[in-house]
Amino acid sequence: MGGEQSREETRYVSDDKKLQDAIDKERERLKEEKYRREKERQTKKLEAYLEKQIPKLQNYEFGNSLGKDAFSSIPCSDMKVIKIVVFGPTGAGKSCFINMVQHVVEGRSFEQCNAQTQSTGKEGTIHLESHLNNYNFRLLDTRGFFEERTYMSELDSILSGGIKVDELIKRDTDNMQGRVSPTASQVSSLADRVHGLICVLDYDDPRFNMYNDRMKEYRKQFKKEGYSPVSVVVYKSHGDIPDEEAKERTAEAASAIGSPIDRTFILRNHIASSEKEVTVPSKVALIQALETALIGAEMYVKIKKLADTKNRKKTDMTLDKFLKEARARHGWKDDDVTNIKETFNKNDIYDLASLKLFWPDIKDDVKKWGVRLFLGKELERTDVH
Ligand SMILES: Nc1nc2c(ncn2[C@@H]2O[C@H](COP(=O)(O)OP(=O)(O)OP(=O)(O)O)[C@@H](O)[C@H]2O)c(=O)[nH]1
Ligand SMILES: [Mg+2]
Repeated sequence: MGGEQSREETRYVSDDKKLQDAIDKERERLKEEKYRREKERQTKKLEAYLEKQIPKLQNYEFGNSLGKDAFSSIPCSDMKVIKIVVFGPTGAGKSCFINMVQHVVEGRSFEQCNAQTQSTGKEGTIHLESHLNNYNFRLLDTRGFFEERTYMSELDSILSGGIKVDELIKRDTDNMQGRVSPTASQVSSLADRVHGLICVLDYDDPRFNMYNDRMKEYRKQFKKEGYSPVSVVVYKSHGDIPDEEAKERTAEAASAIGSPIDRTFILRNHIASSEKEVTVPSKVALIQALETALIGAEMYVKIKKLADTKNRKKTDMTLDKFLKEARARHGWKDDDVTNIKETFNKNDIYDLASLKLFWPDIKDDVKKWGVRLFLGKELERTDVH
């Protein structure tokens, strides 16, 4: 009798276990199904984004990124083509990035893409190359640097239009024939200057964490000039990279270049990777990097135009006056004002338009949160765009 009961119990227990296993399995299946559907939904959303944004880039006209209103009171008939320089350490993937843009935006096959890369023992970029020449924005490919500290004056010459497209970017250290690249003093008109910057860094670069220190002068210079650089981190490895690691790398790139995290993008170098087909997330990162660089480039033009004496009357509210009025309204103390002024100096902010533009990047330097909050609100009230 006792034996029969225990057999019965065992049967129940084993039935229970089977049932539980089946439930667990079903739960797992539903979870996977939900994940798959969510991923599909995300991909569809990204594809829809690309379908909309790629033609927008192809049809880009100056002013489109900030909206025509942004330039309504600023004469801009001289501005037809936006120039964006792609710079960064040698071998980082600048030329591959440009070729991927050609592939995605111009629809070229990789064989038809013509930024000179380091592939099969070739030297890489040595001339200033202009790409995307059928559009109203161009990407300028530059010669990579080894020692970033000594590279600033060369980059300056490129930014100011001193080095022209197709010219050799000649260095003192070269054994090549040709003149050394001119210096920044040979400045061109605003239309001929460079308006935007994209810095490409290699995900696996062992020097990655050194750039924050080494590129300090660049950051300062960019800010002073009114540039809003974009960073692109490229990796060659196959498969997904861990989220945490990617976050860390993008944060490092952002602080090295002085571009906030929302101006920093990460994507695979599909030309150098075994995964040749450019994935939807890579395309999205690439397009977003371009769009963000164009916004930054238009902001640069706007700052330069506003700073132009002819337009000075539009910025009649000087930084000092703005601060004085805000102080009177909020009763800030001497220390607070000193801290604000130090923040402006440290970040090379000399006029209200630049302050408004760079406020999200610099606001954390204002120590007191209350002062920070109201300074932000005061800025929102100003009509300098
Ligand atoms: N497999 C493969 N790898 C490539 C190819 N082209 C470039 N690479 C690799 O991709 C990496 C980036 O190359 P580039 O885009 O030329 O680098 P870069 O930053 O333009 O280099 P510089 O112009 O010399 O400063 C390097 O490690 C190259 O060896 C290619 O066609 N096939
Ligand atoms: Mg190159």
